[in-house]
Amino acid sequence: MRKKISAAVIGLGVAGSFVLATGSASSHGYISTPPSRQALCAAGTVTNCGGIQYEPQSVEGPKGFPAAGPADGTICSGGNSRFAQLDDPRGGGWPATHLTGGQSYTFTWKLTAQHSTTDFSYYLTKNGYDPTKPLTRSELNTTPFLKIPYNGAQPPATVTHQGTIPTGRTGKQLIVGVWTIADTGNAFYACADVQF
Ligand SMILES: [Cu+2]
Repeated sequence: MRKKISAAVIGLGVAGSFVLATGSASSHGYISTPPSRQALCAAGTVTNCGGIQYEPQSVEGPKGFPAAGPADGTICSGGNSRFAQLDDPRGGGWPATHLTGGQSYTFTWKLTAQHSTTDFSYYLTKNGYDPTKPLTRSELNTTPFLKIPYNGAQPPATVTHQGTIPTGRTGKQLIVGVWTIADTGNAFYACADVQF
């Protein structure tokens, strides 16, 4: 009898920690500045976005970008078909933040859970990027222009990173921000449309 009770208690403990882990995994983060596609949807600036408007923090996909991670054409949704609206170029019509090459810029993420972090990395498209087509790796400079290692530390709920915007771009381009989590197999993806 005593044995049975302790097994039940252990069982409860395992179930309890599973519920906790699931709870934290539903809370994550997204780029708010410059406004990412999911931020524009959540703000109502862009409509017909589907479910992402209610949970802009949920663009979670496999980590390892750019060698691994979401497939070409699904990068902005983190490979989540339920957020496919984020991959839709809308004819190049996504609102874009004006940037100048060489300027200093402060990026902001809003985190709803402060996961143990490997790094935050920021990528930019190359000239020749076609804003009317879903993003592929061949259109990106796959070396990040800004990479901030955290070595497993937990970032604050509002996390900012200052960097220098690369030079040599013209017209509409796309920034891809990737928040790589240290203790899971996942990362969070956010695409922000910009105009040079
Ligand atoms: Cu999370």
